Amino acid sequence: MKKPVVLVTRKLPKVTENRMQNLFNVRLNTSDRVMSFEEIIKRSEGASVVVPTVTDEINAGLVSALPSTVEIIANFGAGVNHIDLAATTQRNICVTNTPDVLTEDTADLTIALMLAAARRLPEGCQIVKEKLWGGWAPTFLLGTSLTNKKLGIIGLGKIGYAVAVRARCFGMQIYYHNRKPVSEFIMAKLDATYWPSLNKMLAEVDFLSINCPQTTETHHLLDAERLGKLQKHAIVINSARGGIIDEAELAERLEKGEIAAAGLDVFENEPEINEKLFNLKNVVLAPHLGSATNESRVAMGARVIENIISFVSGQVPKDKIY
Ligand code: 8YV
Repeated sequence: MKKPVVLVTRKLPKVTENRMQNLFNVRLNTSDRVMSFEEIIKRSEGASVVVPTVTDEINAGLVSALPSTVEIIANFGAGVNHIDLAATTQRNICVTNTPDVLTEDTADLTIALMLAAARRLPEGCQIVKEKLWGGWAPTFLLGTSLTNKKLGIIGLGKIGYAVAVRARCFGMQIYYHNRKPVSEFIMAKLDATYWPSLNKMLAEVDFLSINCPQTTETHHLLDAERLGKLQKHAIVINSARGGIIDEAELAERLEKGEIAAAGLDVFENEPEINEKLFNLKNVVLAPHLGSATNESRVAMGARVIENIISFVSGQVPKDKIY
């Protein structure tokens, strides 16, 4: 097999890069700087594979400007909202992603945000680190229990399910909204309640976890009107994609105390974050860490390699999206 020319847009785990160097004629990004539109086009000259990440905006303009040699975009990551799939389909470019391998770690991070927001962990840490803690007190920094609370999950897919399994261990009751209900088996396993109406579910939950992909249909799914349906004590967690929530509206409601707290790992215009959120004590902010473990990132790299090998050997890659 002739080694395919592969452009990788960001620095990947060392083991992934080493394997790629053995298997492919690979162009790595040792500086890890985000490449410009022009750089991606220039550096993919003669390449048949491009390996982007969530930080690359693979829009219609870029897809149409890619050299004709490019046959597959093997994304390092599960979400593909940064890739214009209509444009890749039109150009007959195959797109793959890396599902499954980051499910458990992303669910862990979701629960970490839930606990941190509910138990006011960052606020407490800050007080201790600033040497402002005066000792235990009966009414100091009281948070909210997870036990017996209603968790609404938007998107009970792989990650949503893994979040639900963990949440059950915390004694939470599972509500979910999907386009269609999940199987009876999963419903029974989670003792979950399906809400065909998102609006109705929002009015009932104590915690809300966003776990659906960002698509044209889910962009600003939580707009002003829907955020307004949440109860005052509700805690919102987002480890999916920032654009699913109207960030400015969320910030305003958190500031006014119309929503109790939020735990956010993703933002509408990363790495930009709505200024208001920085000053709010009831918000836990994380820098897109969902899959940020050595294990997940190495497994994601392996999945990218597997998809490329299948494609270049004429098979349909396991994770082909389009
Ligand atoms: C990835 C993610 O790290 O896989 C995803 O969709 O959101 C992250 O966990 C990121 O996408 C890397 O491209």
